[in-house]
Amino acid sequence: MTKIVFITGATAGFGMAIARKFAANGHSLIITGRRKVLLDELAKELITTFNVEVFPLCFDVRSLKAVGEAITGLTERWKNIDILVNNAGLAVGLNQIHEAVIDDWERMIDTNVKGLLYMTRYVSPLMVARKQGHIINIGSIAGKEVYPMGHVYCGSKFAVDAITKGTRIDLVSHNIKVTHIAPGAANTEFSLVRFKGDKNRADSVYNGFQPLTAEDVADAVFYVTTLPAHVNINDMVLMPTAQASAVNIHKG
Ligand code: NDP
Ligand code: 8X3
Repeated sequence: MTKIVFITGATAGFGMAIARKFAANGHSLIITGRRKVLLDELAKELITTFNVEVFPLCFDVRSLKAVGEAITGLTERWKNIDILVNNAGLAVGLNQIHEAVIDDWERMIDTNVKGLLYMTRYVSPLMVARKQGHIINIGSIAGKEVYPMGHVYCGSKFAVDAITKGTRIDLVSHNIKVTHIAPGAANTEFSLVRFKGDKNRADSVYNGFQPLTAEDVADAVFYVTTLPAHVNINDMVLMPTAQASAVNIHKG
């Protein structure tokens, strides 16, 4: 059965791979991100390659107004969202707390925590009304373990873990599945964003071991949506084989 899948942050990394995975399996997609050119390119690629319906929506998840307009502006058919993947997020900066940049904190908390909440607040009533749906929140190993200089990024991902649990409790009586997926190190645009465009520093994070790919994470997201109606994966920690904990990576 064709599902409507809403993916935030589909212009790069996990979100783009998740969009390709669901499109390859024939599903209809709402894809979002702030970079309109990339969003439109992806929509065109998915429609051409997989002959699926794709609705690109360019907005910033940090804006409650933009989120509200994006969701309430959907046609009645597109409002039948079966799966919401709250993926948009980022780390910015890696400093000790007494030297951190306040604006980096604002960006992480506003995107990773408040943006995810805004999306959930607007989409979950549509699922409640239909008595079905699946919300998948992309957390991180950084939401399970705190590492040096990770204070606010880790805090934002611990919040995602807690919010996911709370969402599941509140929506359990409405037949809505809620899943937390917490990946370890994956080579996407993530470190480039964290290090503010310093490619050498970003690449060095992944030297000497095989990190996860965006496709590995997309496979996990897709898998949790394929289980029988009575089965839900609550929480999945997905790591590179070479990574044993947030800070323990075996580099050969
Ligand atoms: P990327 O930087 O490759 O992709 C991030 C995506 O989020 C982009 O599509 C970006 O789109 C979007 N995004 C960022 N800010 C906003 C915003 N304010 N509004 C709308 N969209 C936004 O990173 P990843 O794919 O690696 O990360 C995806 C998620 O996975 C994040 O939540 C991240 O924290 C998490 N994660 C990443 C890991 C990793 O090692 N890579 C490991 C564990 C978790 P645009 O810039 O066009 O807005
Ligand atoms: C991204 C993984 O631990 O490198 O969430 O910050 S980590």
